[in-house]
Amino acid sequence: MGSQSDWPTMRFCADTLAELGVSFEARIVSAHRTPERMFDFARTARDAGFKVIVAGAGGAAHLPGMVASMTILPVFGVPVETKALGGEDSLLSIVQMPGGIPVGTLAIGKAGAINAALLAASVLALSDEGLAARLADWRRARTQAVAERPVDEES
Ligand code: RP5
Repeated sequence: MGSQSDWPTMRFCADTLAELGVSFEARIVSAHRTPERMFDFARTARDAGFKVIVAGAGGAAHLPGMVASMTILPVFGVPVETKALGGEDSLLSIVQMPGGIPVGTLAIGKAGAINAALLAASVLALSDEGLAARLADWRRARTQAVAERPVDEES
């Protein structure tokens, strides 16, 4: 993620990966404040054994696209909600990549962070039957948790 301030959003991604038993590292890598850290990370990620990168950033959210420009690993971008523009700025900064440099762009905020984890797990599950089973169980549990009828909220 681009900043400590992204962590309240990106921890939903981390928590979902943990629930699925997917090992991960959560790092702060800013395209603007720590560009050399970003270059080093993106250029070495594949050799270091990473399989998928989830990049969350807000505002002028250049991190996912810049990382994608330096690696052939799948990169999923999570637009973080911003105070000034509600995260539409983040979304538009991430989604409109030029042809040839793909970033799989998720929804703004919490839903995007969770779905980035699920997509990353889906990619990894292509070559990991144990993870595929855990992912199927996770999805089944969410389906079973949906009530048939609504209940009144407690006041
Ligand atoms: C982006 O700028 C980060 O991804 C963050 O969403 C946004 C604001 O960062 P802070 O000023 O809160 O550190 O690079």
